[in-house]
Amino acid sequence: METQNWLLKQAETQPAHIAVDDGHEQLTFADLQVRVEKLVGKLNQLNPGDKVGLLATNSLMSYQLALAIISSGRSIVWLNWRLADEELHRQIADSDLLLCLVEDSLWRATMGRTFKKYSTFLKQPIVKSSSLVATFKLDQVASIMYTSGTTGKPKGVLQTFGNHFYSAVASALNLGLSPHDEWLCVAPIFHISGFSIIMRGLIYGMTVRLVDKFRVTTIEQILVNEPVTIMSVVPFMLKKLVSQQKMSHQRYNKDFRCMLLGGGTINRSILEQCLQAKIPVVQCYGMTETCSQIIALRAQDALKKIGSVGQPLFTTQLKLSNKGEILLKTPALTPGYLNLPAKLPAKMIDGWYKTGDIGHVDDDGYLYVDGRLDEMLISGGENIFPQEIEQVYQRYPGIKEVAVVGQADPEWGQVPVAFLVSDQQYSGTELIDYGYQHLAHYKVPRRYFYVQSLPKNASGKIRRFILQQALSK
Ligand code: S0N
Ligand code: MG
Ligand code: MG
Repeated sequence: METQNWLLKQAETQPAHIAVDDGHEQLTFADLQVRVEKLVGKLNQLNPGDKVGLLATNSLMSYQLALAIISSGRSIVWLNWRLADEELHRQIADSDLLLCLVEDSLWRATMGRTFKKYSTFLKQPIVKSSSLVATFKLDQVASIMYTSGTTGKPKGVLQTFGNHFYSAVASALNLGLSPHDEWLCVAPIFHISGFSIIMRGLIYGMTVRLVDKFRVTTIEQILVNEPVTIMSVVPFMLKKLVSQQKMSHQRYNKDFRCMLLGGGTINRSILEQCLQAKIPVVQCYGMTETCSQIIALRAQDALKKIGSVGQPLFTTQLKLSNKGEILLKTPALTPGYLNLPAKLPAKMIDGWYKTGDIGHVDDDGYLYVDGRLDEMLISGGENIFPQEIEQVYQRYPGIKEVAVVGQADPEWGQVPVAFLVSDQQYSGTELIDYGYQHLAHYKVPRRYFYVQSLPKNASGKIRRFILQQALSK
């Protein structure tokens, strides 16, 4: 099954509608088609194979390049710019990239030494435009995003055009759609929270307001002064916005109708503060594997079901396993992980996808997420798997054993902390500095506790909840 290329469709049916606005420049769908045709010309000339890496902030050029990659018939491999060099290189090697486009501001001295095909954005004169692919096949991979897991080895989640399409349609059936909608995208476009906004923009013919950095005062000014109607946020962002509003007493523009809140659990008191401040929050639940939200509150239920992530969207089915694990069926579910055919089947049971989250459903069918079955923690919307951090610290001289757990943190939600078995006491910032060389900064443990031994069960598995209990004492 195929659909017309979404950009071409919008350029044909509403050429003068603003597709994207970065606060400096606005591009209509017609402008965008012309720009993207030039970039596709350049890409085709570079002949990069069937996937192209993108290391990019939420800039207008990143947005256009993303569209150029998919409109040239290729898949985007989204790379998180917070990752350390070796983490990036592992993902680049895993996805067999021939070309990785890097935004100037993200260029690193080490690039070029380890991987020959990094290129800055395509600013050189563009000789020849190329026409865009006329259609998108629903089972074709549009994007790939890496997530980690309990093995500590990140794997590429495949997201097809069909996944994006079903996801966008289900969201619209829940939130409704107005021709005046404008969706603020400050969630990173290398995460599905951000990229799904771009895809919804193309499918709905909606303006995307791109913002490249979360500065709370700037975001508040945009919400007050510009015709933004929806914004996607993680708890960290919402907390900052409510505190800011308490100081400024500024009301958002009259058409602002939804803070779509996902990417982690939130304190009920924050939701109550939003209620008082008349900030309309719609909680949702989704993941990279489901191409964003698959469960969400309806705006009209947001008040009476505070704390719930809502009900399954139109195309999603939900049930709980007897352990309370959240199981899903949805056409937005990934067809699998790049080059790992056995991985997705291992996460399925009788056709249901096992999320690894535990939850409960109330009498009215509303889902509440209660925790994780595995050790994953979430810091500021970033998923962190302790195993990945432990593998790095196990290599450090003198460390015999290490266990990482999440500690509650008022700002980030949770932060990683480490328990070490070692004969040595490390001084100053030695361990943090070491972490910074090998891991994205948000993964580096904030605190280090020395212990005689780690608590383990009979089969040698670390009993993390005992460490967690020690933290809360
Ligand atoms: C929260 C953000 C914006 C914080 O970044 P900020 O303020 O820009 O930080 P910096 O100025 O760059 O750095 C300052 C120091 O803070 C450290 N740091 C940065 N981020 C984190 C972090 N997350 N945890 C801990 N520390 C952090 C920096 O390292 C720096 O320190 P030093 O100097 O020591 O390096 C930023 O983290 C952010 O953008 N987070 C959001 C990520 C996100 O979007 N996650 C969602 C992922 N989930 C999904 O995509 C599925 C759910 C979903 O689709 C969804 C989610 C939300 C809403 C809607 C949906 C949907 O379904 O549509
Ligand atoms: Mg505008
Ligand atoms: Mg920064």
